[in-house]
Amino acid sequence: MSTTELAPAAADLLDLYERMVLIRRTEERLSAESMAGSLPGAVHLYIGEEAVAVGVSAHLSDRDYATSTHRGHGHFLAKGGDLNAMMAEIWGKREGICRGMGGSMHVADISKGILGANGIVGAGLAIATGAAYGAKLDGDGKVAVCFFGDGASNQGVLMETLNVSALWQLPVIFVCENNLFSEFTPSREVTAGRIADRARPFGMPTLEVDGNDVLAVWQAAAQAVGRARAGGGPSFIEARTYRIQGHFEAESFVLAGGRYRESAEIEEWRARDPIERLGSRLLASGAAHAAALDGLDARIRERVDAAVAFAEAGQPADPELALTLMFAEEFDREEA
Ligand SMILES: Cc1ncc(C[n+]2csc(CCOP(=O)(O)OP(=O)(O)O)c2C)c(N)n1
Repeated sequence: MSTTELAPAAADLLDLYERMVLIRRTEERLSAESMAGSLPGAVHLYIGEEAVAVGVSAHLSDRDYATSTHRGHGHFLAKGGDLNAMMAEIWGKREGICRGMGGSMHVADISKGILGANGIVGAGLAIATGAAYGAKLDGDGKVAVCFFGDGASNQGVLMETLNVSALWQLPVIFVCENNLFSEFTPSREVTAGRIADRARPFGMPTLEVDGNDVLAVWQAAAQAVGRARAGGGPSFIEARTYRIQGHFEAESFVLAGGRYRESAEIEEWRARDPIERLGSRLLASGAAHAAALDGLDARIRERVDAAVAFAEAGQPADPELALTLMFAEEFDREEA
């Protein structure tokens, strides 16, 4: 597929920048809070991978669907999820987007098509494909995006969902975030062949992009989402990127001095930072001035501070809901 003819408008570039900075500052704060012991559970951060969620989600509306992973804060925010409600959820509070019952790995907002982060590696593949099947039956032009990792690409469910989505020409976009690691294992030790090649035998249009270049991701997604909306069926995008933080924050306590990657490799990828790359382009082209980008950063830091204050001030989750929210019937009654 050729993607060179597509480019976002100048105002959209600033929006892409702002969304990436929002995710970065949120994740940095969560890292600090996690290390300080303020959070009730583990957090898996998306620092370094922001361009993937943001470049793809720029083509989606609230009506479209997205499924996510255990590393899901970036997908949630990129798809338009509410920052305060996400933070309250991570803090386990009633004001959380799932009333504090899900926590970091289950942030979801059905009203915005955010079908949930998910602690089961690969589970989002089947959920997104099911959502796309529903959209196809309804014929309403909605699409579904599935974000998943290189580790998830080795799960059998990928084969099932590639098959059925190609067979039925479903409006689904598979977005593999190849960040080179599954937990503490380098991808090369567990993944045979090229991940994008898994989709090709199904006749699926496939793109391999620099996942740290938000414009490259944006262009690939423009084609894939456009095709899906027009009834042209599924596409597969492999975005090559890197997880700058550990698999989860505070992993050093588990590793107890053990190492699974070299600092030089992390530094090499820091030099390809997606936010700095877009920032340099904005400055070089005159689309933004340094003072404007600094101002944007300051405003986002204030939003993150306010979201943390909101989360901290919230009420602890209601344990009574643990069972009632388990079953659809009960949930409907609760909502009524
Ligand atoms: C079905 C399943 N198997 C194993 C795990 C344990 N686990 C949690 S995260 C993870 C690695 C996932 O790697 P990847 O899909 O590449 O995502 P990344 O963490 O790199 O974003 C594993 C194996 C799990 N949660 N679910």
